[in-house]
Order: sequence, then structure tokens, then C-alpha cells
Amino acid sequence: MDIAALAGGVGASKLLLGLIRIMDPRELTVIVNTGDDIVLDGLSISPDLDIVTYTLAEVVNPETGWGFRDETFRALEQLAVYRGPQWFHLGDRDLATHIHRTAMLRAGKRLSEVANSIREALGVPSTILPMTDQPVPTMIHTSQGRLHFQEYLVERQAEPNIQAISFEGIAGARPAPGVLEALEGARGIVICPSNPLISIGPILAIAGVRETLQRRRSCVVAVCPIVGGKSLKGPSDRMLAQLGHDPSAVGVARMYQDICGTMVIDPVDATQRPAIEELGIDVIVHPTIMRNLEDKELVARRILQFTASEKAGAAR
Ligand code: FO1
Repeated sequence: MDIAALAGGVGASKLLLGLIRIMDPRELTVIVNTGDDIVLDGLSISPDLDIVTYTLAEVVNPETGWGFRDETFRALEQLAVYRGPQWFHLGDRDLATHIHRTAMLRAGKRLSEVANSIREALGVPSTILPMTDQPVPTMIHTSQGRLHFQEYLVERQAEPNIQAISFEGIAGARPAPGVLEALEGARGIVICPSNPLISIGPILAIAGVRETLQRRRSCVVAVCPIVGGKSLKGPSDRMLAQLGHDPSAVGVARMYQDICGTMVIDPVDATQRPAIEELGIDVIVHPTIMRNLEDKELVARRILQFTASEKAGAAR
């Protein structure tokens, strides 16, 4: 009953936590966006990979959804003594992850090998794959110039108006080992409730990924990250609107029309069902706001019910 999931960071991790609690976690492969990755002070940081890994290891900070639970920031405080406040908050234990990653990469290891070593050390039984081993930084072209995604999101608090988004180096990026195999072999493919532009978009832009999903469309289920015109997490709604997309369930459905046979939308958006079905996408109406563990398990259960169904079976 293998499941492959396409994931960004915090929003995706809520669903992933629900999934591993109701299925054999060894049967889950998570393909993670690495467009958010950034090098700061020489340290290679992979926020979405770490968010997914820390969440599945149940060591994530429950308040922020990123970084470690009960984290301290002594190193950052000392850095502030030398050069003032830092805009990207790296906790003391989190720093160890980035030091480890940077050292492995410098020693010639691939990002997928690093991700696997962190996953293993933290005792996560699911497979966690970066979308690619090559750096593909997401750049946001804004009214205030060209910014790395983290500069746009964290340093500028998503304030500048967006004109375009680019994934630098995407043309030469190959899927990490195991990515296409997981998508080909999975019984069900889940597009997590992540930003379609900057979390799922980069994964779909990796050679072969979109084509594989198109072929397996009937077993692909997306959980809509927009509820009642607002994003479940982060600035997706604003970003979609600024780039001319409709910030609604139908708007997301249009972006996924060729790759997804079924979409889960919140009851708040139930009136959009006919418009989504007109795009040739089946609709499951189910609460998608995941506040607690029970909500997460309920969404996960509904997804597994779909992936076990005849409809999903049509792509096999
Ligand atoms: N998000 C913030 O809003 N502020 C931060 O200072 C910050 C630090 C940070 C450190 C490590 C990490 O793995 C994630 C971190 N995030 C922070 C989250 C991250 O910027 C984004 O949520 C993801 O890139 C989007 O998925």
C-alpha cells in the first residue's frame, strides 16, 4: 500500500504526521521541495527537508512548525553580539543539522544521502527524498528586486509585490534517486496542502515528475491549501493573486488539472465543487483545517480511503 507524497514544509507536515499514524510509515515516501534551500554563512540549510524530518521524528517545535521543540538560541545571541540581529533564526540544535549537512556535502555526498542520514539518526522509518540533488533556489522577482525565497518570506515578511518566480538551474536538475520510482510504484500519490507556486511548483518542474503524474493522474489526490480564499499556511493566497491566479479551490484545481484526478476541498468551499468537477477532477469534501492530531488523522484516513478505492486503482 505504498504512498508517495509531494511536500513543502509546515502545511504538508501536518498531513504527513496524520498519515504515518494510521499507516505503516515504512510504506510512505515523501518527495520534498528543496527550492527553499539557502546557504547562509557557509551553512547549507534545507528548511522543508528538515521540517518534514523533524515532524515525522516528533521533535519539531509545535508552535512554529519548524526547528526543534524546546530549542535554545545561544549561538544566534552570540552572533548578534558580533554583528547585530540575524533575520533567519537558527537554533542551537538545528545548527548541528546544518553543520552535519554542510560537512557531508563538502565531502562529496549528495543531498539525498545527507537527508537519509538525518532521517535515520532521528529514527524516522519513512523514506524522505529531496526532489533533486542539485541546488535549485527559488527566486522571487519583486517590486524591490530579485530575492531568494527565504529573503522574500522571512526577511521581508512576504511584503514586496511579486512579478514572477523562477527556479534557478531547474533545466539541468535531475530527480533525486528514487523520486520517479516512488511516483511510478505508489498505489496513491498525495499532493500535500502546500503552496502550489513555491512548494509543489518546483517539484513538478523537475524533469519527468509532471509527466509521471500526468500518466498516473487517476491515483493522484491533492489536498487544497486554500480554504475560503485564504491560505492554510503562509502567503500562498497573496502570491497566487499577485501572479494572476484565482486564490480559491478552483484556482488551485486549474493549476493541477493535468496531474490530479481527485481533490480534497474544505466544506467551506463546497459550492466550488461543480466548477472543479467541470475541470475533470473528482471532489472529496472533507474538513482540511488540521488543528490537532485528530484532524490530521481524519484527513489522512480520508486520503487512504481514496487511495484504496477502485477509482485510484484505475491508474495501476
Ligand atoms: N521561518 C521564519 O518565519 N523565520 C525564521 O527565522 C525561520 C528560520 C528557520 C530555520 C530553519 C528552518 O528549517 C526553517 C526556518 N523557518 C523560518 C521556516 C522556513 O523559512 C519556511 O517556513 C519554509 O522554507 C517554507 O516551507
